[in-house]
Formats: sequence, C-alpha cells, structure tokens
Amino acid sequence: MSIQSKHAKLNAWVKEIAEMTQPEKVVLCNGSQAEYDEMIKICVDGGLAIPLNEKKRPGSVLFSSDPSDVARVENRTYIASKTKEAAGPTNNWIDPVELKNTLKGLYRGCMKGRTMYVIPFSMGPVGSNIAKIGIEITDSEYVVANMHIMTRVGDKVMDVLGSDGEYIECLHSVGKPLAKGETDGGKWPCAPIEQKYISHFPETRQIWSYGSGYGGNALLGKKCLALRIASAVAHDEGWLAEHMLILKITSPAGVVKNVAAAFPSACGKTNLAMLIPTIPGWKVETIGDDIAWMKYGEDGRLYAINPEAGFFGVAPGTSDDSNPSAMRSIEKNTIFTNVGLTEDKDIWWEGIGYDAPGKLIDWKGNEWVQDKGNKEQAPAAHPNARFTAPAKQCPVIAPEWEDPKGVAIDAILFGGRRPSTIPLVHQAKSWNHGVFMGSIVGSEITAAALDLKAGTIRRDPFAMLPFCGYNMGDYFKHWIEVGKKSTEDKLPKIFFVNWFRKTAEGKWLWPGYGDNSRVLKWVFQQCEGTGDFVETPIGKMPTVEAIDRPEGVSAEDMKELLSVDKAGWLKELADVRDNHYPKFGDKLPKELMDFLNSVEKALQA
Ligand code: TSX
Ligand code: MN
Repeated sequence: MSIQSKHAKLNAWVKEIAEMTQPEKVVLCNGSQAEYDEMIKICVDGGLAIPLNEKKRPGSVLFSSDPSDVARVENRTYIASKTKEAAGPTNNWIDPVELKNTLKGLYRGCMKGRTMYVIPFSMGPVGSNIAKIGIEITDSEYVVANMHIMTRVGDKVMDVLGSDGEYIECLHSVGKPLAKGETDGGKWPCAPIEQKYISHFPETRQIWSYGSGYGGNALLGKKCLALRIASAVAHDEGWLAEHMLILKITSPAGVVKNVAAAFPSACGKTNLAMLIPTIPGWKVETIGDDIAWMKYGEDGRLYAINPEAGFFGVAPGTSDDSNPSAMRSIEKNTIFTNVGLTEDKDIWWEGIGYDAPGKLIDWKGNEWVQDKGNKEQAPAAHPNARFTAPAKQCPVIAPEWEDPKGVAIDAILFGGRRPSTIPLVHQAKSWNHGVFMGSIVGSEITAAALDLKAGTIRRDPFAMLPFCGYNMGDYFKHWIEVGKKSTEDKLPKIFFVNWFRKTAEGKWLWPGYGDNSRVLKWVFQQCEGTGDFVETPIGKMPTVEAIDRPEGVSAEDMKELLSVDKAGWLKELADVRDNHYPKFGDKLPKELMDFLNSVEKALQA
C-alpha cells in the first residue's frame, strides 16, 4: 500500500509507514474543499462530530474529545537528541534509539481498520523562502480537517515539493486500532496517557506522535514543527522561531510599525493580536496570534512571517467584550472542540458574555443547566476548549499577513501575569538587555495549580519553555548571537509589559484590553524616537504623562504602574539568581549574568 506521487522518497516513506501501521487504505490529501467536507462527513456519520445550526453557525461543527485527551501533555513530550545535554535542563530527554524502538512497537498495526492520510502542508505562504514544508501522516479525520484550516494543504504544496524537495516527516496516530468490524462508536479515539508520546528528533528533523488526537499533540505543524523543530533549525541557520503574536499598528498619521510579542499561556495573546484601540485614530491589525518566524532581510532588519493559516484559540473567556474580532472570525467554517452545545445547536462557553440560553449539553455529553448560585458547578465547556478558524475570516487581519517576505519587526514585547513588582511597561537599554528580559519572563501561578503556593512565579523564558527543541541555555546564547548580526538602530527595540498589576487589596490597576493601545502608542513613539521617557535602573520608562491615562485610573494608580519598586525588583533578581539561572549551569551566557549584576547594582545605588 502506497501513494504514487512524483516524489520517490515520499512514496518510499509512506510505503514503510503503511507496512508498519497496517491501515485499511492510504489517501494522499489534495487540500480541496470536497476533501474537507468529506472529513467532516465521516466524523458526523461516525458520531464524533455534531453539525451546528446552519443559520447561526454555517459550515461549523462541534467535536468533544475523550476526557483524558484535552490538552498538550508536557510530561509525555520528548526531545530525543543524541545527548541529554543537547535537550537541556528544561526538556524531557530520551535516547532516540530507545524511543524509536518503543514507538515502533506501538505503531505496529496501530492504524488497523482506519484510513491513513498523507497531508502535504506548508508552514508559511506556499513557495515563500521562509516557509517550510511538512508531511503529516495521520489516521485521524479530525487532524486532516484541522490541518486544512491551520496550514496550507495539498496539491499546491506537492507542486513546490516536486520530485526531490525537502520536507519534515511528521508521523501521527491516535493509537487506537480497530478490530474487524469494530467502529469508534461515537467515542473519540486515543490511547491511555502512559502510551502517549509527543516525540521530536531535532537532529533528523522528525516528529513522531502517538496516542493523542488533541491540538498541539496531533496537529503537528504547530507546536511540534513550527516551534520545537523550527527552533532547532533556526539555531543552526541563524534565524528565530518564536512563540509570538505579530501585530501591525498604524498611527493617525498613517505610519506603520510591526510588533512581535511573547507571553506565557493565559495572558491573552490572541486578544492582544486582535486588539481594538481605545485611542482615536490608531489602528491595530493582526498578522498572527501564536508563532513568528523571523529572518534578516538584506537591509539588516528582522522580517517576520506567521507560519500558520488559522487560529487554534482558547474558547472560554472569548466574548464580544474581550475579543470581538475573534468572535467574528468564528461565525462560520469553524471547528469547535469541547465547548457547550445549545438546544438550537449553537455553541456556548463560560465567559462568552451572556448567560447560557436554556439547557445545554456540556463537553462531556451530559445535560447541563446553568446554576449561577453554585460557584462549584462544573463548567459546560472544558477550560481548554478550542476554536479552529481560518485567519482570513478575521475582520482585522492585516493585508500583508500572507506576504511571503514577511513584515519588518520594529519592536518585540515580553510579558507575563505579574500582580506586583513589574511595571506596566519598561524598555531594554540594548538588544542584550532585552535578551535578559526575555530570559526572566514568568507568570504568577494561580492558586488552583496544585502543590505550588500562590505568589510563586513560574518562569517561562521567552514563553518558550514548553516549545524550545534544544538546550535553553544555547537558546539564550543564540538570541545574543542573532543580535550581533545587525546594529542597535536596525534591531527591534525590546520592551517588557505587564497588564496584570493589582493593588494590595487585589483590584486590577490597569483596565487592559483595548486600553493597552495606550502602551502600544508609547512603544510606537519610542521606535520613532518621539516618546517621553526616563532612564531607570531597570531600563527606559515612560514619564507618568507619557501614557494617556484611561478613564477610571487615578493619577496615583498611574504613578504606581509606572514606578520602579526597588525592594520588589531586588527580590525578583535574587529569585532569578538563586532559583532560575542556576538551572542552566555553564550554558548560561555570561552576558545575562552581567545584566543581573549590573541591574542589581543600579537598584542598590
Ligand atoms: O487578554 C487580556 N488582556 C490583553 C488584551 C488585549 N486579559 C485576559 C487574560 C486571560 C486570557 C486581561 N485580563 C487583560 C488584558 O490586558 N487584563 C486583564 C485583567 C483585567 C480583567 C478585567 C478587567 C480589568 C483587568 N475589567 C474590569 O475590572 C471591569
Ligand atoms: Mn501558544
């Protein structure tokens, strides 16, 4: 069993995998609408998907996953490089030979009773010289349909590949073979947790995923290829593959700046990417909401593309208030996973902005009636429920979002959820100071997270902790090396932002959302050289008057948001010195330790 493409190496790989996994048949995906419709029809007929109301949510469906298969599984995610050192202190390492043996055992016969799909996909506009081609082999129709939205799939990719083009091997199985005559019976197929493996072989540029059908575990173009493998490729080739949104900001005078921004999860990256400014005359447009690939242009500036073609966003909390553009993006042609279902076959989730209309079916398939008096009520939508929507449906998508040469990046933002210490915004004194800022990114963990107490900072350097395909110490060094290839005037300016400051009483100090445009305006002005700022021990900061004060924020609040909390910062740096930087051992670049020392010294002066 094989395919007859023009690409001999691909044909041979498909044949080898088919012999190992023993599917009922093999299909080479062409990327057509008919193919997408066929995938959805198979899922609907098999009871795995429910078509939504054609009037309210045309072309859209709802999937509900197995309760054990609802998110990325970091403890089952592996970087299998030859040495443990190459994977580094923040990744799960296994010897690649051992892991391949284990996985071959699991893959043997694992597609019995299923169709094996071969998905040629491009991360980035087809034919762009920044783009990379992957081939995902999968036994999941859900994966094929999602890949159609999230990447560019099919014949046009095969044309670029020709007879000997390079591609990244992505092998995926849900890990649930079917016996003769057996069907899924409407039950989401996956393997038990101890059989799930999300495996990366950065040295041979391969991805082998087994046992999960969900999101980043199964849609291998996204976290696995565009971040973990691409970060290792970028390290070798001198570019950057980052967990960053990309937005375009236009001033009232029509001047454009492009901003890339990295935040740990649950900081509202998609909301920022689609922000609607509250300051008159300013415009923000979306280029990407999750991943940026950045390479130098001939002019010595960094150009970024969004390698994806869709949004795989967290549904709960998304509303007309928090993100109206996301709400417009998901009005049609959208795959919903693990949200609630209304009686008239529409979707609902916690934080959608209105009460549940009548009786729902929750993500587990049970009847669910909203009980607002009961704070303990289990949610109708899983907290990690998702929408998969085409980026082109976003009303504020920038016209250049598919420009093959990318957009020149003027500023890079880092941020996290930090109720104290970190000001609303501060700016790095230099590229390397910005690398220092990126290296100490973190979010305060919520009380809900087990065994760590609230108030603890979980460090997530560059928001890349779960996504760096090699040693994080080498990754820090790589950022410093990239900076050396250009000059400060051409490099993006680097900023640290914090929308999440609270008063001692626990009240939000900053309204966030559209009012973050006031901070973006100052970032814009700093790039133009027209912002008002002061030098402080932690970097450049806006004067209190430099940022327009939103309604409801007092002058004192503004002062607190824009002052340096010396005692807090000394504690912060002590935590970096004692608990964070030691993890990287002698891989920690000297430049970063120098900034730790010099910022600390400046604070003590
Ligand atoms: O996405 C958020 N952003 C970025 C928006 C462009 N969120 C949601 C985070 C979870 C995904 C925010 N939450 C932001 C924010 O800027 N700020 C906050 C905190 C906050 C929450 C509610 C209010 C104010 C601040 N509203 C009132 O107090 C009325
Ligand atoms: Mn992400």
